[in-house]
Amino acid sequence: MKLSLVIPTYNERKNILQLLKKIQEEFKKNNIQGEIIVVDDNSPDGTGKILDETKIKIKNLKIIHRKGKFGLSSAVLDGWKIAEGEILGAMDADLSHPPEKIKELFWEIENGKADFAIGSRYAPGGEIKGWGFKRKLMSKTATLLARVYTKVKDPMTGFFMIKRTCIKDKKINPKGFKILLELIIKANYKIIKEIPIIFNNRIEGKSKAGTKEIFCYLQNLIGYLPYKKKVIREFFKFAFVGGIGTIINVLLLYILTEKVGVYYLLSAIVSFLIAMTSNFILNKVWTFKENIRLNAKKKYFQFTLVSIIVLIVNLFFLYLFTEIFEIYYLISQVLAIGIALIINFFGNKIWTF
Ligand SMILES: Nc1nc2c(ncn2[C@@H]2O[C@H](COP(=O)(O)OP(=O)(O)OP(=O)(O)O)[C@@H](O)[C@H]2O)c(=O)[nH]1
Ligand SMILES: [Mg+2]
Repeated sequence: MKLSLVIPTYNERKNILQLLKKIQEEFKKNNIQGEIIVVDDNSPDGTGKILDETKIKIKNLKIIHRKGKFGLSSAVLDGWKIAEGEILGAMDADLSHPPEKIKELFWEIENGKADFAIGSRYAPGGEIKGWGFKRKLMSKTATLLARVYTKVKDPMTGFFMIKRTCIKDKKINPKGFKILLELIIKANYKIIKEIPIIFNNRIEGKSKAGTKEIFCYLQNLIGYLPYKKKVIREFFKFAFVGGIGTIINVLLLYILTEKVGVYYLLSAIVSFLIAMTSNFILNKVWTFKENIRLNAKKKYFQFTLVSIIVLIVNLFFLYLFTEIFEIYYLISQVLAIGIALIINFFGNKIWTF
């Protein structure tokens, strides 16, 4: 057995049979030795019963019936526990993911071109069809936040395959909705590839992604920090660079004003710009280890924009703490700098670098 494809189901009565049929066809057409493992969480709509009835007709189909709704990630992991394939995969049941792409993901790994393959909606050529503005915005925001950890364009998709050996002895958290990001962070792989897919919004059935999933996602994001020591290192380097920048800023302000005789507000602007430029260079080369020339102009512009926003945020919190909470203004400024630093770091990490 080469491929074990897990399909988690919760109330997918109207979708699952059609999907199973399509996957079977794909396996046959492309000579893929694969098995399908459906993990159903006692769906009230009777998905489990339908599966039991079709089981005899479809070979290479395994069904796991769980007693309650235990979540998407744990369903995938439970499916993989009984998987026999060397390549483990997952796919949604709602016909959102194109079965025609199974072969592409599979061959990437089977031919040794990658050990992790992702059906990506955000890679060039990929697309999402049928989502409204709110849904798109939510997905984009979640994806943007994940950029703290990965450059993968679509770390939230439910369609992917990975070599079994990559997750050997890895502790994967079964809580939550987004198992792919967890694997990207924790699994042991060399090459990860994104294959563009066109995602079609479900026609039948209801979405299970809700507010609970958003909270769980945010909680998971924070929980990943210890796994990515690099991010913590970058944060301290960024803060250090910020410290150097402040020294440069104050020193220049003094020199330009006192020694050169420039009007102090003008020297403040000049020294701010010079300090910011030196921060940009140091962060690009030292903190985020990038080639200085790589997209330099665009990134400099982004860095500047973040700096200006952060300056406004800083002033806002300074005002808030001092005027509303009646904290001594110097202490307020220390607090405001702390907040500004965090926003500055994540803003640049996510957007600029
Ligand atoms: N076994 C199991 N499957 C689940 C659970 N939650 C969701 N699923 C399945 O996981 C897949 C993805 O869930 P969806 O509700 O489609 O989530 P989504 O793709 O983010 O949202 P929509 O496409 O808008 O519905 C589907 O096949 C669901 O049936 C669960 O708790 N247990
Ligand atoms: Mg879906």
